[in-house]
Amino acid sequence: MLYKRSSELFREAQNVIPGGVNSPVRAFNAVGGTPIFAKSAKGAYVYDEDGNRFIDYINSWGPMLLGHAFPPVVDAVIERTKQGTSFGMPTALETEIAKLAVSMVPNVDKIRFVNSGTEACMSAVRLARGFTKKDKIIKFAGCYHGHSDSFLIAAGSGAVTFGTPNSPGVTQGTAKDTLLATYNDLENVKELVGANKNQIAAIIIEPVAGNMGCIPPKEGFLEGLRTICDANDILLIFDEVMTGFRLANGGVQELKNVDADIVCFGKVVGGGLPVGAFAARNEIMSHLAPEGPVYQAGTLSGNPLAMAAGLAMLKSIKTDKGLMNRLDEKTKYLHNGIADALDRNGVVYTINRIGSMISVHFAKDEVVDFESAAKGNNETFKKFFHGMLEKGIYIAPSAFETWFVTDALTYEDLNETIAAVDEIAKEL
Ligand code: KE4
Repeated sequence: MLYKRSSELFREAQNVIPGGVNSPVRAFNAVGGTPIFAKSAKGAYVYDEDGNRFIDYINSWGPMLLGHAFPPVVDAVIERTKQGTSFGMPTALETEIAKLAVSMVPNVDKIRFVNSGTEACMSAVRLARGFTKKDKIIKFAGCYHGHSDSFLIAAGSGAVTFGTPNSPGVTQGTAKDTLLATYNDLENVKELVGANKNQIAAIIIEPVAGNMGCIPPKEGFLEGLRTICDANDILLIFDEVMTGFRLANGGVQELKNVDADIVCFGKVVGGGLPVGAFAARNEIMSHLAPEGPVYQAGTLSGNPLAMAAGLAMLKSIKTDKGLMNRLDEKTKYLHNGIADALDRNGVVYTINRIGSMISVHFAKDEVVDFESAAKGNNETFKKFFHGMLEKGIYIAPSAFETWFVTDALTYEDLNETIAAVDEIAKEL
């Protein structure tokens, strides 16, 4: 693969954008080499500035559940643009997508749209603190809820691969109110709650973790959190920025039949445009301005183009009754194919998968939390990543991320991916 043009663009970008990127994980620092500059994308494929085609398993880090340039989304955005791009006034379109989203997600009466997953999670925590009148939160090592100060404590995703899980600039005053728990470890959560009686406003969790690789909850873990929250007047916040509308129409609440108090969304809900959202029952959402005293705002929140894209996505997801099953089947096929290829070549690995989320870890023990995820062989991962890239397969440039399967992938694409793994495995 040639990356001449990407290399030139990267050099130029670094003169005017920190690190040459507008989000650190894109910089390839975790795997080395030059980041690929995208030129266009369609369906399951992304095309770079050098004319290379890649089968895409990043899909803008989750939004492209139905493939790039999904026609209903493209058409909706083009039509909406002709009517003006932003008003700073309420529109009927926002009510339409809000009603559709609320009809798809369990246990919520109202939803507030914002511009990113970070904003959604940040606002959800503020709302929980305002509602409970308590200050502390519990998050889990390796979970990533965006780059708001309260979350950059042992954060996953780019924060861990940049060695800044506790970012400079986050004050001790902020950090003291974020308690850190171990994913899939209920006893640890119970200890933290016991040691901070009547001080904890919320437990925020990725109900299926996707920012330390893909880590599903152990049997009973989410149910146990629900019980702890009910017994201690703590709100349970499901950060479904990654899982929402991807693992089921109703997300993990539906998939695992566990009720959250506040649910955060991003990615899929915007169809690739900047949209985040958070939702809850009336009792909680009535505390949010202008209905209640908890302030939250945004110039471009509910932007008509973003709402048009999101509405087209949610309509397509809701009406396609076979979608989630097709995604499950394709991801299972990919899992089995990759496992066979790695087994044939004697590679030590473990694969985590749930729905259309999958991650390959070069570790011998199962990956159930950040500590076990961190035991993966990163040198092997780097070779694997670049080998796949050379063969036209674009996976996440970090072992602490998840692959996202989209409905646009054909079984030919999956077979091409598996064949690439088989070739590369010989060199690992
Ligand atoms: P954004 O602010 O990046 O839209 O969303 C933050 C966020 C919140 N919660 C979860 C579960 C998330 O996965 C994310 C963002 N995910 C990363 C990928 N692991 C975004 C990629 C990036 O940082 O560029």
